[in-house]
Formats: sequence, structure tokens, C-alpha cells
Amino acid sequence: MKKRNVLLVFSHNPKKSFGVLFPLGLAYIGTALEKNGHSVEILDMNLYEKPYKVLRKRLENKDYDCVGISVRDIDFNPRHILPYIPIKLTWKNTPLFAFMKAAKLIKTVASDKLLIAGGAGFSAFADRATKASAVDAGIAGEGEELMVELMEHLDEPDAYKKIKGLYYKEGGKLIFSGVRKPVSEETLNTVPKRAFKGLPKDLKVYGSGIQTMRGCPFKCTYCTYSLTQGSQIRLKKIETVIKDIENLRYNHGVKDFTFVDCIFAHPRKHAEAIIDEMIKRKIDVKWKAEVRVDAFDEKFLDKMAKSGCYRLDFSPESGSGKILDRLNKEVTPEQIINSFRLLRKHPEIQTWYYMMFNSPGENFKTVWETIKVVYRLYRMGLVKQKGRVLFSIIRIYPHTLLEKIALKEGKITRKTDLLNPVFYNPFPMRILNFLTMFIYNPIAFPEFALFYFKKQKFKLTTHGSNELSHSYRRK
Ligand code: B12
Ligand code: SF4
Repeated sequence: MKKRNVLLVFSHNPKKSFGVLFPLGLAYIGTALEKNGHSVEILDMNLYEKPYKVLRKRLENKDYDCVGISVRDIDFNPRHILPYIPIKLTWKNTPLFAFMKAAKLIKTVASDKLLIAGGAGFSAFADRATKASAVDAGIAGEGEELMVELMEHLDEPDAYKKIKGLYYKEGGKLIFSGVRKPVSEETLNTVPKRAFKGLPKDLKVYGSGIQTMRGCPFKCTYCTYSLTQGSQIRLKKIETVIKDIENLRYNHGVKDFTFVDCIFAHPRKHAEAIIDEMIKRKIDVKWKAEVRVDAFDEKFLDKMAKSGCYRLDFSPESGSGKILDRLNKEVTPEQIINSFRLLRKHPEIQTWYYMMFNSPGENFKTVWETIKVVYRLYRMGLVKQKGRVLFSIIRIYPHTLLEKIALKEGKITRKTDLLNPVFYNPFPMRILNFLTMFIYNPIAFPEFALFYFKKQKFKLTTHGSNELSHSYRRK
């Protein structure tokens, strides 16, 4: 197969609410491409003060055969103040703006090169965002095998049209090339490389992620997860996950990571086997994860703590049984309380609960039920455990059950362009929600406010790139 030079770009998110995150999706794609003999460079726009200048320079200095761009975030932090300001929000107020700008720049500087987009955020709008941006093609879902296939056909005219899973434009119309199968067992069990030309040598500048599975069987009303990873659980082999953790720890010196599964420890047996192996091998790491409130009992929690768990996040979204049912969460208010009852025995594990006050069916009775659950969590010592409850809002994403509900209720019409943020946020709830930012997030709010003004500097030395040293400022 002809060797290709590929540039993979991680799109810019100007508000990095969790610091800079390692571009794991691109690392998986890069690993698959390199395994098939191609040469890969990754450009993470989040690391540079002038990301578009760096991108332009890269494109001018080297003749790549193809450029792939990954769009992880399309929203800022949902607790961002913007939704409360009475102005009409458009995608220009979101990180999608940065993607559109980068895509336009790439197609201006390297107009003859194929530009393809994907990523967790992009997948939610793959059709619409392909049409609205300068890209040649876009994908909702996994990119490893698709990119390898694309490289095989790159010399053929309009190669991307022959590859399943792609959206592309033809004569002003959007075409979908057909449904693509999930990646093979072999691809699923490939340990991602972490060192790529263009990425920092020191991976400690990043928030790193470890993936143990793909897919989610739940059907929460508002969620887009199935668009990226499907609704069937696909577990990675225990040895694949352990190799990945050990590579990160021993070859890159990274001690702290996040399990990036949408819900870690579901199914529990798989996660327990990973944790048992981590304990057995005495891998000295610290980790955090998002789990369901019913994910553990006392024994399993002890093991989690022993293997290095220092934080667990939960997204029950409501304390009202009625709303939990409407959201298809498949948990009960009692399970929420019980999760913290168990966690209290491990003060070293910090815990955050994410809630919303604007779900379909919400009324003052259900709000009161949620307040009671939140009050109980605080009474039980949530703050002592450095924990908190954070309230956010629900954005209506295309292809979700929430979109159907909003259509039925007349909150949106078929003509509403959801690329521009629309929140399921009825008026009285909006006021309540705004107040909760101050009332229930007393610790979090000043913290977030401070975050936006905080500067962070680090020296960055990249793997084999010519931009050797940059200072990075968190904006
Ligand atoms: C784990 C996670 C986190 C962790 C990350 C920890 C870490 N160290 O990485 C934490 C908790 C920190 C986090 C924070 C946030 N997150 Co988050 N997170 C996730 C989650 C669950 C998994 C992401 C991940 O690592 N996936 C694993 C990798 C391997 O998969 P991938 O990136 O999708 O890549 C694959 C494909 O997308 C595709 N692909 C990717 N790029 C490309 C490029 C091309 C060219 C092609 C062809 C294909 C392709 O191929 C890859 C391999 O198969 C996703 C949910 C999801 N649907 O994925 C949300 C998700 C990405 N997060 C989201 C959001 C909103 C946020 C926050 C803004 C929330 C907040 N309250 O502030 C912050 C932003 C953080 C930041 N950037 O500063 C949204 C993004 C979309 C959106 N609504 O904007 C998601 C999709 C959840 C959702 N449905 O709303 N997050
Ligand atoms: S919110 Fe989490 S548990 Fe619910 S469907 Fe989405 S990924 Fe699955």
C-alpha cells in the first residue's frame, strides 16, 4: 500500500474547563494508520497561544496527503453563563466556531488535500456540520478503520464516496455513503500509541484517558453517546487495558488518569477484573471515573480505593423518581443516597453529583424532591468529602429522544437548526436553574469564575516538530 503523510488536527476548545486533554481519539486513529505503514503527525491546537498561525505554518511547510480534524467539544461548560443571557445563541458562541475556522483555513492553504472531520462532538451533528463547514467529508463514529481504508483509495477521484460511514457534499446536496460496522475485535484491542510526532514529549501536561470498553446500552433521553460508539457494549480485553495503563505509567511517567468510558464499571465484572489486575501488579497510579450510582457495593468500593481511585462522578440528573423515569436513567433516588452512604467510608474519594432542573415533566413538586435529595447529600457530609452537587442545563441534540419530545411539545420545529444551541429550559425552571448556580454551587461557582482568569504556563517540547518551545496560557 502506498505510504501517506497524514496530519491529524485536534480542534481548539477555547475554554478548557478540565485543562488540556490528551487527544485519545486521534491517538487511536494514528496508531491504526502507522500500523498500516503511514506517517502521522498530530497537531493539538489547544497547546498553542496562536493555534491558527501554527496550523497554517504546518500546512505551508509540509505537503500532507490528507488532513483529519477531530472535534471533541461542541459545547462550553454547560454551566457557562451564556445560556442565561437573553440573546440568541448560535454555533458561533460555541467551540464549533473554532472548528469551522480551522477547516476553512486548511481548505484555503491546502485546497487540493482531502479534509475529513470526526470526533465525539462532531458525531452529534455529523450531517449538519459537514454541510455547514469547509470539510470534504465527515463521520459519526469510530475513525480507525475508516481512515486506513481511505488511505488505500486516496488516489482515486472522490475516494471518500466509496467508503461507508461518510457524509459528503455533492452539487450542494448532502449524501450519506451508508452505515458502517463497528471496528473489528483486533482494532478494538489495539493499545493506542501515546507518542506522536507533533505532540508534547512530556505527557504529564495532559489529562490522560484510558478506555476499557465502547458502547452504552442505556437510553438516557438527552444523550448522543450511541452516535459515536453505538448502543452495544464492546469490552476490551483485560490485558489490552492493563498494557495501556502500564505504557502510560512506565513509558510516559503518567500516574494520574481518567477512565474515559461513558460509564465505568458497567458491567461491573469487567471493571473488577481490571482493578484486581492493577492491585495484583501493584501499578502505582491514581484514577477517576464517571460511574452509575448503582455501580458498586462496599467490597468493590474498597478495591477501587486500593487500586488508586481518588474521585468518582455521578450524573443522576434528578432526585425525583418521576423525572428519573422520564430521563430513562434506570436509577432511583434511594440509590443516589446509598451511593454516598457507601462513599462516606472512603473520605479519600472525592465525589461530584451532576443534576439538572429542566427535564421534561419537571414541575415544582419534582424540583422539591430533587432539593430534598441534594439536601440529604449535603447533610451526610458531601462538602467534608470535598464533594459537591453541580446543576447544569440540557441542550437538545439531534437524533435524541429529547429532540422528539421537544418536537412533540412544539418547543422546536423540524426547521430548527440545532447546530445553534437550543436548551430544553422552560421559563420558571430557567430562573430556578440560574439561582442554583449561586445557592447550590457555593464552592464551585467562585472556583469556576476564578478559572476563567487563571493563567497557566508550561514549557512544551514536541516530538520531532519544529515548533520547539511554546508557552501555553489557559484562556
Ligand atoms: C471522558 C470524557 C470526559 C473526561 C475527559 C478525561 C480525559 N482525560 O480525557 C472529562 C470529565 C474531563 C470531560 C470533560 C468535558 N467533557 Co466530556 N466526555 C468524555 C467522554 C465520556 C469520552 C471521551 C473519550 O475520551 N472518548 C474515547 C475516544 C477514544 O473516543 P473519541 O474521542 O470519540 O474518538 C473516536 C471517534 O470519535 C472518532 N474520531 C475522533 N476524532 C476523529 C477525527 C477524524 C478525522 C475521524 C475520521 C474520526 C475521529 O474515532 C475515534 C476512535 O474510534 C465523551 C462521551 C463520548 N461520546 O465520547 C464526553 C464528551 C466528549 N464530553 C463532552 C463535554 C461537553 C465535556 C465538557 C465541556 C463538560 C463540562 N462540564 O465542562 C468538558 C470539556 C473538557 C475539555 N475539553 O476541556 C461532550 C462533547 C460534546 C459536546 N456536547 O460538546 C461529550 C461528547 C459528552 C456529551 N455527549 O455531551 N469529558
Ligand atoms: S447518559 Fe451515559 S448512561 Fe445514559 S445513555 Fe448516555 S452514555 Fe449511556
